[in-house]
Amino acid sequence: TTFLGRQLRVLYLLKNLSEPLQDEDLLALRASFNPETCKDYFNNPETLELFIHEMKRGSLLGREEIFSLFDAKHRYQVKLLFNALMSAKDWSHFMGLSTYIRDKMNHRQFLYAFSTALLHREDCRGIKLPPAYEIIPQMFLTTDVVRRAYQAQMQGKPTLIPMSFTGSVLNPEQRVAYFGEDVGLNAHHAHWHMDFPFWADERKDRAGELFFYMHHQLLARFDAERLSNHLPPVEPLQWEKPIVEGFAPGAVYPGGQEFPVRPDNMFFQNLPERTVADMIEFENRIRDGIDAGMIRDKNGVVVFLNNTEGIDVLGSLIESSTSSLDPRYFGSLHTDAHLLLSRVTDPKGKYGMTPGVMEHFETATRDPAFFRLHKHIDNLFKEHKDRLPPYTYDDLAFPGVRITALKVVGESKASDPNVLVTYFDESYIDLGNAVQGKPVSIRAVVSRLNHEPFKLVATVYSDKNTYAIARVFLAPSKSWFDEDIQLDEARWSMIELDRFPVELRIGSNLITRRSIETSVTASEPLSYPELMKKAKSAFQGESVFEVDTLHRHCGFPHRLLLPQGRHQGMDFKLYVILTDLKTDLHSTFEHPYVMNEIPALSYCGVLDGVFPDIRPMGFPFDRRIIHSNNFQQANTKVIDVTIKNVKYQ
Ligand code: CUO
Repeated sequence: TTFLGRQLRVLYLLKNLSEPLQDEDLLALRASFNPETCKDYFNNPETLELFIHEMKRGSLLGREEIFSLFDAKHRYQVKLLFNALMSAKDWSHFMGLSTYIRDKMNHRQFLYAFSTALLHREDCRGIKLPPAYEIIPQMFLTTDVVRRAYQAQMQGKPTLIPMSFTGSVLNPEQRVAYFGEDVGLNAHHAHWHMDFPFWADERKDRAGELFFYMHHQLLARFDAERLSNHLPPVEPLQWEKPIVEGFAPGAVYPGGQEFPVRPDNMFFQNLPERTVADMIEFENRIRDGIDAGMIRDKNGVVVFLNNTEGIDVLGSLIESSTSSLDPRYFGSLHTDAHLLLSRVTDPKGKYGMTPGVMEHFETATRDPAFFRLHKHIDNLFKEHKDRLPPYTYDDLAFPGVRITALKVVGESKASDPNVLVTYFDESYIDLGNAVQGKPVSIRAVVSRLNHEPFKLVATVYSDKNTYAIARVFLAPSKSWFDEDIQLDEARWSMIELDRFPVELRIGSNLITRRSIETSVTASEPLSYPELMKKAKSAFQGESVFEVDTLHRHCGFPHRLLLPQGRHQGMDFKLYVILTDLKTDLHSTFEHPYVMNEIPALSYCGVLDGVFPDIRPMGFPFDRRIIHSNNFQQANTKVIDVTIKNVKYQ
């Protein structure tokens, strides 16, 4: 099949997952697929056999049951199917197995294994998945919207359903619900965890460090949104203290079961498989390791932490403890913490309650406790980073390179320099897959944060022809108490806005970089119907479908690039640091522009090979800053910018 044929088949495969497969080509492919006779077409026939065995003895998760990646048995099945799908030697056996199994297993479990394999298979590069929130919309919407979508379907009327955020004005947390409940943010988070599965046998380059960094950035951003809304920074959870904020997700699973509500001030509870005391013990062992600057892996081999690779080890250890470390000794702190939170209202399963939002990557950030939990974990990483020596003057220098002027300007004509504008506007979500039956256009409309495009303009003097990496960060200038934030404190709140290579010629250089080009975000995806229409018309030769083999599904939503700011303007500091590309670019790359070619590099890393930037993630703000004048070098510049929120546009 041609690329377009593949693209279309994937779209048809994922259509109405809760209903039987309908596309004729896929049905034909299914009819020709026999798992007993096609083993030679799989590099790893054992996983295929094991999976088919599970299926035949009826131990696969039921279609109506709730799939959770945090459940060891569900995960085991996912892993078998993922490994089998990955080992298919060609496209037709990959799709053959997918069609064969699609209607025989839990559809969310199928979707997870299939999408994760698709993101990792060479022959699927460039294939676009529809937005996660349109494949199974229920996992991203509120009950109210789902109910109205059913009504609209019964009446057979095209409908537009307004969706609001959960909670009421009585809950201060509701002021930032637009961020945690943003469908794009949830889709990003889900894709990130599909690109870096914690359960996979192979870890990608710097996966542990990226686990730290992506979540660290989510926290910095969440705190900036909170400050924009006059809320103090999020407080870390503690194992023995109450979980102050409750959460009522107001959401239902695709099977109609409600997500549980957590009242305010609940304490963590022991689960049959993991107690609170275990968590404290595991965490203490990790803290001891951080303190000592070393841990022992499961073979007793010492792994030193106080070096640039330490954060990667620690990230993997805390995320889920990969098998080469010692999961029996260190536990799986982060994955178990998700479970403890998710099951806090029915820890023993006495009432048969469903798992909470914390148990699914596509729903977790809706819960304010998500950010509190991750703040707790982020503080462990900070303890480690604070033990590393601060960067010296020479570490930060780039002799002969001087930023002589810097500003940001909005792209609209009337923009004032160094004033950036955010606003809320409407975004549409197609609900076709939330309902069954005859197709009618049913969409939800939700108000989402957005910003005016802007560009960064810098004048840089260089005494040689060379290349630099520009690192751009943004942090609030004033604390919640309206006091100036010192650099050593602000560093941990830095939001990475962009990271890109620049060519410098002897003399003065004008550098312009547009916000849309940023290495942090992914652009808005096409909706499912639009994508389908495009792929179809291109397939029939009526139009062109841009095949972008570098396309990534992972990427912070572009709309949320800037924090909201305030109506009257909120002060931020914007930093640009130019470092030497010659020393910073990984030696496997010769091409200076490689960083420009990997979309959403900053938080999503690379799918294969090595991460091009050898500096630690978050450099140079990842370590303590004792002498802030080390940062006042010619290759560094900081300016004051104001972010104004104009509410609606
Ligand atoms: Cu992304 Cu806890 O790791 O949700």
